[in-house]
Amino acid sequence: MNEIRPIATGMERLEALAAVERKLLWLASWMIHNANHIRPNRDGLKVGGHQASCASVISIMTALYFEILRPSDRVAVKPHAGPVLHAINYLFGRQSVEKMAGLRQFGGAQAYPSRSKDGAEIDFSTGSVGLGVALTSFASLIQDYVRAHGLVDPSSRKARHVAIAGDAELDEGNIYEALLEGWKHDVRDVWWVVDYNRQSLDSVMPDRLFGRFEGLFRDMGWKVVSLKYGRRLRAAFARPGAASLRGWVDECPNSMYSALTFQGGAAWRQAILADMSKRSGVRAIIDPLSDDALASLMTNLAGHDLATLTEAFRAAAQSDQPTCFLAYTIKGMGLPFAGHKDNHAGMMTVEQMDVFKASMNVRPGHEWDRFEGLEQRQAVERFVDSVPYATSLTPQGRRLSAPPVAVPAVLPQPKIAGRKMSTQAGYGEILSEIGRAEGTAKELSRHIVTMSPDVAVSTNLGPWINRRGVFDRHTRDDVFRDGKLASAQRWGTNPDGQHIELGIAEQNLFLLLGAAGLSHDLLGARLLPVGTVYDPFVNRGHDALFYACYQDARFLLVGTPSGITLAPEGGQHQSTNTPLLGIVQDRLASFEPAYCDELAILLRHAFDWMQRPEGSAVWLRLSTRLAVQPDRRLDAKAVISGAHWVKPPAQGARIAIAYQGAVAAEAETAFDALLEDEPGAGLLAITSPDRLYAGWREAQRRRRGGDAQAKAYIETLLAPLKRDAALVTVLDGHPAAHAWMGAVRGQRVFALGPDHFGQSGDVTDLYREYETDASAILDACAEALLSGS
Ligand SMILES: Cc1ncc(C[n+]2csc(CCOP(=O)(O)OP(=O)(O)O)c2C)c(N)n1
Ligand SMILES: [Mg+2]
Repeated sequence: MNEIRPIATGMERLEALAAVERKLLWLASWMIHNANHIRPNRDGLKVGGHQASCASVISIMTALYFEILRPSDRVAVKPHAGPVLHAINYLFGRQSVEKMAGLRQFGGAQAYPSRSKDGAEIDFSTGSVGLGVALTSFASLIQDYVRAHGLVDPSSRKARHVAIAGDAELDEGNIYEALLEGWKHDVRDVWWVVDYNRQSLDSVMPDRLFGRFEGLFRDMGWKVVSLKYGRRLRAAFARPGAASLRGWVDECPNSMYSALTFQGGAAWRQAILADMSKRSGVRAIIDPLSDDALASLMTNLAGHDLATLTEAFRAAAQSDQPTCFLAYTIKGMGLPFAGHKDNHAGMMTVEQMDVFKASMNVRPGHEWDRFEGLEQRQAVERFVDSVPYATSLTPQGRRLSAPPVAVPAVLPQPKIAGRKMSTQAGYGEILSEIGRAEGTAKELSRHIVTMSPDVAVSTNLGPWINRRGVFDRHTRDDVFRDGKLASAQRWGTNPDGQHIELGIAEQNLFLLLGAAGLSHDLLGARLLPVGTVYDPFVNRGHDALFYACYQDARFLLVGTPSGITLAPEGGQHQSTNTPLLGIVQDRLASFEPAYCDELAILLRHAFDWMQRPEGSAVWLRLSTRLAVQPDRRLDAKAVISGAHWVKPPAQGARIAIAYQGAVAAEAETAFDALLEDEPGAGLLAITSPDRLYAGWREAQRRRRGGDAQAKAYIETLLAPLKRDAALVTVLDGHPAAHAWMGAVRGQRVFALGPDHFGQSGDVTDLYREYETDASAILDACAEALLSGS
């Protein structure tokens, strides 16, 4: 349980919070105004920003950051409240005026909170709505994991994971997938505070939706705290004869409530009297009030009432039950467009800002001063300095760190050469060997955590799981095993287990990989997360994968099986676009080995690369296709760099065949035939078009920057070939993954690979149909040689 200390203030706590609230509203609004109206605009494009979304959540964020949160807590802030977060950090002395004045500018504060670009104060990036919210639940699960495994000091305070969410974020399906998974893992200490302004981007939300949310959350084991009315409204409703006023507000449709809020006191009066002019109890409340006072009373929602908010948060902090706060708010509260349905991208005009500035007592030229215009500013400063959250976690900010785990020079592995096996099976066997936790792999095996959305066994994780166990905070027996019912798999769970089993929801896999892949930064515990998924279903979770990479999470993704090689499994099981995703995805190094010796090199590289500051997450695309494993010595550096010559071409050769992954055998057969006519031809094994392409781009950049000697690996590889030589390339994936290679040295590429998918068949039929068999490769070679000089 997390205890909440009272704050020593020197001024009334609520007064101090109210002063901060006012300052945050000013700073967030000004930051956006400055970006749009004050700063020179070179291209005439709208800069944008969300003053209304910020205003809506300011009281909630004030209560949390300035009273409730502790330094070790981790928070995902709804994307369009980024300026509020920047302003909070500014008050804590951890954000600069330059960055805020540069909001949405190159090098300035980011439009949406970003871990990788805004620096060490941001716990979670947000932007694609729903994902940041769900991530908090997975981050909490990872906290449970590292604590259970003794990877952090068990006496350290347990962090609470908090999402400050927009209500429309609850429309995203991934929220409910995450809730289900969180329930299964009995996740604790998670709060989702919903800024319930009943407005999204386009419009006002359907009425009575809140009833649905309450039910959904409760069904998943959450506590739901509905924070509807502020103290003044509650006091008014409690007056004699005023129950009908409460009933009227309760029944007021969302759109009407919003419209009245926008219109102000006179409109409120007219609407109330139209329905209740004869109710003396109601009239006794509203008649004495001026229009402004009536408007203020009617918009006194709990989400803007600091006392109600802090009280509710403090009460909830007594328990570790996951809690959803539905905090009723008004979008644009305190600003001229409060409540207007079109206010999402609305902004104060210059004239409105002048009025607002005057009302905030901000003198021209002092807009960025930290406590400008506040009464008792020294007391407020003292208060801000005394806030528990203001203590930075580390001198550098909120980032923790963990030393890298040593990776043995060669991973333990079974004998592979000469056996007929697939890369997927090889992956399972190598991981299983690591799982023995012997010798140099002992430490490595301790830090690996595997996870899979219901495809652990079918992606060959089984032997590893049998060795290392399935993780759960609660020990659960394996009924089949205990009943001596034959099964190859142990599914009992315990807190020492090192595999986290998820239901079939690929977004959850990527969110969990994202959370685990940030564990060194967030928890100070190094994890080497490995997630397996059927390669085609990477598409299903792609936004969450993108999100994990965007945050620079470090993990290994194993996509297997892949491509049309799945053959009889037609339909959406055949991934053809994933090699292209691997090329374009930032902060993700993608590889596809054809043989297990390459795989062993790449797997080792992945564990090393994901821990390096300059490294990234890694994606291995594997296959279930059987192949006789060669006995050879490989140049590990070449494999990691993206390709190696199986047979180097003769100097000035007219042609080479380049293959990637499962189609190796077809390429080899075709190559043997080609050699009869073209003895100088080369055979290139491509292990990563992604790395080759990245290296080529980098060399071009360096040359343009004046480094004339810069040379890309792919340039060196292709150098022996004739200038207009032909490259016949083939992979079980979209041929565009290789097509660019022709531009490296002006050579002619004939790229093969399926550009359609979804047909059932056997490999022979499908490779013929989609032109990846040996005869298609030879046809392409013939075409290339005939059309060449
Ligand atoms: C996945 C995704 N879809 C669409 C958007 C564009 N978008 C940004 S904010 C928003 C509406 C958000 O409404 P809500 O969450 O209620 O926030 P608030 O009312 O507080 O602004 C939308 C659709 C987005 N950021 N992410
Ligand atoms: Mg909203």
